[in-house]
This record gives sequence, C-alpha cells and structure tokens, in this order.
Amino acid sequence: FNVSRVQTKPFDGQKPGTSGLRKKVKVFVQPHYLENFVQATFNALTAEKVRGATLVVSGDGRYYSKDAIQIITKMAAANGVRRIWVGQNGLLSTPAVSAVIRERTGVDGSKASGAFILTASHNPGGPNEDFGIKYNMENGGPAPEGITDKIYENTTTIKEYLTADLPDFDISTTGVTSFAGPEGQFDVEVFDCASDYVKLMKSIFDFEAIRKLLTSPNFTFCYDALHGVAGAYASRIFVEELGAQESSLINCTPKEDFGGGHPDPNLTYAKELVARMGLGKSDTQGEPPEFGAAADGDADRNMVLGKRFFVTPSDSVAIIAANAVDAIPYFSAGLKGVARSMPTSAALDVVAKHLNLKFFEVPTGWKFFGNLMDAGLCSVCGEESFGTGSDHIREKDGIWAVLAWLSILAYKNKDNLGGGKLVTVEEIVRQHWAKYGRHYYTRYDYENVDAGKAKELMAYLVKLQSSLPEVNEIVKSARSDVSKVVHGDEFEYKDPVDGSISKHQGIRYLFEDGSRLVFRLSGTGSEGATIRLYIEQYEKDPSKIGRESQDALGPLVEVALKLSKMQEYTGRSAPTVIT
Ligand code: VG1
Ligand code: CO
Repeated sequence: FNVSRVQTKPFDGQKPGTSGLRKKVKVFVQPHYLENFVQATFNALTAEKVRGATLVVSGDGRYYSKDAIQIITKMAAANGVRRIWVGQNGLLSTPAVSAVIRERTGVDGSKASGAFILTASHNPGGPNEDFGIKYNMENGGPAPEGITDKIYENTTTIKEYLTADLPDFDISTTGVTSFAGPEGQFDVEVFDCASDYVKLMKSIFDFEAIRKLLTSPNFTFCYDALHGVAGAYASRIFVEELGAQESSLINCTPKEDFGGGHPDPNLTYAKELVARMGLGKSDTQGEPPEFGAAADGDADRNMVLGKRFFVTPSDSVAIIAANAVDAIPYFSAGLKGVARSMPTSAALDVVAKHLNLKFFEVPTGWKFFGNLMDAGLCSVCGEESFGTGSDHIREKDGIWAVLAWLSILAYKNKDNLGGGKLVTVEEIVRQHWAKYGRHYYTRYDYENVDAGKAKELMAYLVKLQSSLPEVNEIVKSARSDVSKVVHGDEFEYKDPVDGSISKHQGIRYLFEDGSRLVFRLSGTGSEGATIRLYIEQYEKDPSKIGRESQDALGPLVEVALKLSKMQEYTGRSAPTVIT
C-alpha cells in the first residue's frame, strides 16, 4: 500500500471529557473530523508506542463504528503501526479491551500497547445520536490527563494526517490479513471478542460455586444488556459457562442503535429489567427473579437489583469490598486497598476503616484509579455512577461486578442451595447497613441545560462558599432540621503516585452530621451542559436505617436546591433523571 498526507484544518471542541471525545454522529462524520482526532492521538504518543506497535481498535458496536474501524486502521498503517487487533464484528466491551491489552498474545506472539475504544458508553446510538472515541494505554487504562491534554492541544494546531490506500477488510471473520507497506508488513487480526475476557473471569472467580447457585432450583436470575456489547459476553459467561437459562438474558443482541433506547443501567432507562424485578410502576409480571442486573452500551457499568430491591452503586462497592476476601478467590490473600470517586457515598470509607484498609478518594472518572492499582495500592474501587471494578484490569467492569455479587450470594448460600430459603440480595444489604450504618444517597441530573447558565450556577456556588455564615443562613431558612455546613470547597486531587494535581473537580458542602452535597458539571455529554447534584446522609441508628431514601433525603434536597438557586439558573423545576 501507499501512504498519503492529507491536508486538514483544526475543528473546535475536540477536548476529551471524563472518558474520551463524545459527539453527535453528525459531527463525527464530517470529513477529517475523526481523522484529526486520531492523528492528534498518534502525535501525542511517543514514537515507540506507534511505530512497530500493536494496537486494539474496537468498541460497543454503535452506529459509525464499522466505518471508524476502517478509517483508523488505514491511518494506523500509514503511521507505521505494525498490527491492528479487532474484535469480531468490531465488538469489544471496554473492560474486554483492557483485558486484551493486558492479557492477550497474538497468533504471532505479539502484545498490544494501546487501544482506540469506540464508544459513547451509556449515551444513545444511531445516526442522530452519539459516537465516541478514547485512547487507552499499555496498562489497559484510559490515557491520563497529561496525554489527553496533549491530544487536545494537537487537535488545535493539526495541519495534516496520514492515511494508507488499503482496501477495507472483513471484520466479520476471524483471522489475519497481511499487507505490504513501504516500511514492511502490516497485519490486521480479527479475533473472538469474548475468549480472553472469559479466561480472565475464570481465573478470578470460582465458576463452579457460581454455577451451583445459578442452576439451583430456588435461585432465579435476569440479565439485561440493553442491546449493548455486554450481550456478546452474557451468553458465553452466564449461559454457556455458568448454566443460566437462555431466557434469563434480555436485550442481549448488540445493536447499532441499542434498539432505540438509552443504554444506561439505572431505574429510569433499564425499564424492562426494572419491571421484571418488581420495581416497575405496575407489577404485571409474575414472581420477580432473586437477582437482576443490567449493563451500559460498552458494558463497563452495572446495576444490581434484588427482588423488588435496588442496590445503590455506592453500597454495592462497599458490600463487595466487605465480602471479597471470603467470596472471591482472586482476593483471598486480602485487599491492597480500596478507592472511590469523590461524589460516591462514604459507605466504602466505613468498610475500609473497619477492615483497616488503605483508602483513597479520587476525582470522577476511572483514569484516576489506574495509578493506584499500578502501584499496588488498590484492589477494589467504584463510583456512584454504576461503575465498579478491581485491579484485574484498568477499567470498570460491568460483568465482573455481576460475578462478584453472584459470588457473594453463592458464598452466603452455600448451605441453602438445592431447596429451602435463600439469603437474598436485600438481606445482604440490610445486614450490611445494620453493621456499618446506612448512607442514604441520591443523584439528581439536570441534562441539556444551557451551558452558560450551568457555569454561572457553579461560579455562584464557588463564591458563596467564601462565607459559611451566609451559607448557613440559607440552609436554616430552607430547613431548620438540617445540620450545619462546616466546610465548603472545590475538590482538588493530588495523585499520591505521580504527584499530578487535578483541580476544580466538583463543589462540596460538608455538614456537621456527615451529610454531603456535591455539585459537578458532567464531562461526558455531547450537547449543552449537565449539572449533577449528589446528596448523601449517614445514619448509624439501626432504628432509622429502613426509610425510603427519597423521604430520608427530602430535607437535604430542599437545602441543595435553595442553596444553588437551581430553578432560577436552569429554569427546571425537576431533574431529568434521579438515580
Ligand atoms: C460520568 C460519571 C462518571 C463515569 C463517566 C464515564 O461522567 O459521572 O462517574 O466515570 O461518566 O462512564 P460525567 O463527567 O458525565 O459525570 V462511562 O460508562 O460513560 O465510560
Ligand atoms: Co460505559
């Protein structure tokens, strides 16, 4: 093949957000738009990470992925990359990409040193919806801010990109195709998207114990992939390996537009699962399953449900951490430490204290956990946004989280299988609250708000923080039954491993009784701004841990809305989504 240099001009707004560059498909399909970002990424990497390297290119299979894979492959060849690995049909979940970088050996003995992941995660897909791209490094984790800043800088000055006149290759059949280029051979290897990941899961969990649970007559199970890429793993793992019934999988065929839905595993968007689990508005179905779970488009998120019971992601990571050593072979020697993102509830903190574990609080987004894990400081971590994971890879992992919960259930029920009464998900959570106290928690999202107004609201809150007496005046006038604000700040993080500092990571109000309010602007949207409001209250009194969370948090919510003048700035009387 031949290499050509294509003249181009910078596009505005190619700054990677919390997790890569996410824009409407309409934006991505503009001539040179994707190419500019990809070349900017190659130019941000050191030469040996590009020339002669092996790179993975795949994603959640959303609309435009197949075209993007061909474009990136041609550019990779032109930039001197030695081989490209592609999951069959262009599919690889985000956690599977991380696993492939870390674990896979190519047919010729090669190892990958990075990946382009093509996903906009939980955002809808299709010609009128979102596409996304992000780069992951040789540890399997998202590029750190040093690299993403450089990519962005490059996009603002780019003048040309390189591409090769390769023919399109067939991504539906596994095997290697070789091409001769000006600098030697270039290979494209298409491989099965699940086998490396399945192998890794088998090395972490006791599949035999989980199989006994899933095939036990008194246990019932339901998994909803929301038509995302998780479906490609669910049948292999839950059905083939673990003996679950085929009928326990719903929406498990990956689709380019996620069946027209919002592939976001929460109580609002995972409607079918929510109804099956007895949590819907009207219960038309029969007896709900004992356990249900859902994933987002790229399968790094998870929602865990019991029968008629929702497990908050903040509780989920705390409960996994509390039970990991007993229930999951990978952790049997103990946990190295645990970590959560700043807005995630402090349920994990209480477990860390109790188990005397190292504990870290990092900014939102998975990239901050990777450094801790590479340094051997963290085994289990999570975010309130339905992200849970461990140091087996460097991304959050939706199927891993489900296997972790199934392991805990299998462990707690090892004497109850085959018949009789099972310890339920709800009981496990309630026992956890009884022991550690309960963190009532909710998140309000105001989506697609005017970006200018959202910034004004944040600026107003920062200014307000300088006077705590004024803050407390407002708090008292809103609700006299809410405790006092004792500290307000903008969260700033100093990475304990490399010393890098990340500023402006969200506005916090800390109350005397341990309650917290956090305000942040989302970094993953593709239109307007999304304001996230996180509300948390700790309750140690066992007689008060059984309330409905929206009731328990009502007073704090009132305070938050008044403090931020939410309605005044956004014109919204209610959030778009509550989780
Ligand atoms: C959101 C979540 C964050 C998560 C990120 C990527 O970011 O809040 O916790 O890490 O999405 O998840 P933001 O900036 O919109 O709040 V995923 O599954 O979209 O890769
Ligand atoms: Co995701």
